[in-house]
Amino acid sequence: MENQDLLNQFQQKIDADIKIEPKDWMPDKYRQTLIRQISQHAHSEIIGMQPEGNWLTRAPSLRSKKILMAKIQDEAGHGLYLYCAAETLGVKREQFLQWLHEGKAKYSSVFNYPTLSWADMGAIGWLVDGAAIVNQVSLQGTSYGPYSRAMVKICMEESFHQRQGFEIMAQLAAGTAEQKEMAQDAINRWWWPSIMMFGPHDSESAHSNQSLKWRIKRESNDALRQRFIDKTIEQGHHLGLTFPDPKLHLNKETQHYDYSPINWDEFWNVVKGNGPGNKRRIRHHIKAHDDGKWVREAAKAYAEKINVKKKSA
Ligand code: FAQ
Repeated sequence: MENQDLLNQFQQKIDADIKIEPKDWMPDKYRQTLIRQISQHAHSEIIGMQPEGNWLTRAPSLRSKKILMAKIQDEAGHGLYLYCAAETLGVKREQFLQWLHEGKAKYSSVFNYPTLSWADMGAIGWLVDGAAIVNQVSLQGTSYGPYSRAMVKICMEESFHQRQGFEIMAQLAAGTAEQKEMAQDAINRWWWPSIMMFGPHDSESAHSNQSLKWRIKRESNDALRQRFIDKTIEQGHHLGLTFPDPKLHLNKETQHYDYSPINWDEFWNVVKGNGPGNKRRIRHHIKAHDDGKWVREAAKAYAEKINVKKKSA
């Protein structure tokens, strides 16, 4: 079949909301876009464990420690599903990790900020997971089958994470003046990085037009950002806390919250590797990966031994 016919057929399938599966024909650019987005998404889940891991040994109670540990473990699971989904596109896990270590692959900008207090565990769960959910609920409808199915399971777990974060914020907001101040400080530091997670404005987004046409993305960066802002402001009011944006107000005409211009210089600086934590995050990942080499080798040797036994049985 001619390439143009294949392309037309492919687009017809997308328009009819039929999922594309690993063995189906797909344009090379569709494959490359998915390899980039899904692997970056996986890296975000894995690197995203680091800021929270910082507080595991200092959680204020056994209950909060157990919950935080379970949440971080969930993020590891999400990373693994996503690597598996990305591998169905023909790239091996080792290659994804190499691109991450060499700085060729990105991960979400938000994980390059430091976690300075226990309240940051609340702000990450409430705001960062909250933003991730808005994006991922939309991605459940993505056109690539393995990515879409991974999103369904991940979203169920993320909604617990968001509530875990909100619970920490609610406890601190209802606590002593010092605890309330800690919660406020965490919002002040995490609000803008959470807003930036949605990526550049639609007019500046290099990939959006093609990704929307191929239904890799179902909604634009700005549409998702606005949905997150609208729902989160209401929750913040409920906590009795404020947001670090003097221009934030409900626009009576649009019924959406207007907000101040985003500091894109800060965003691109972080994305290019110069944020407060980029180098530390990658250094730590490389060390953990190297330290785990013997575990991977032992697991592989064990699997090979089992296979030999099965064959000779
Ligand atoms: N950080 O043309 P667009 C989580 C890059 S999961 C860094 O708009 P696209 C769970 C973008 O890659 C959070 N880079 O790109 C958790 C591109 O550069 P490239 C992760 C960013 O792909 C919670 C360039 O800018 N979620 O948090 C960012 O169409 C708590 C131009 O941008 C996902 O990854 C950014 N924020 O749209 C875990 C969701 N934004 O690659 C632990 C899946 C943009 O050409 C604890 N991904 N860039 O060199 C997506 O939905 C999309 O990829 C977007 C970007 C919306 C992120």
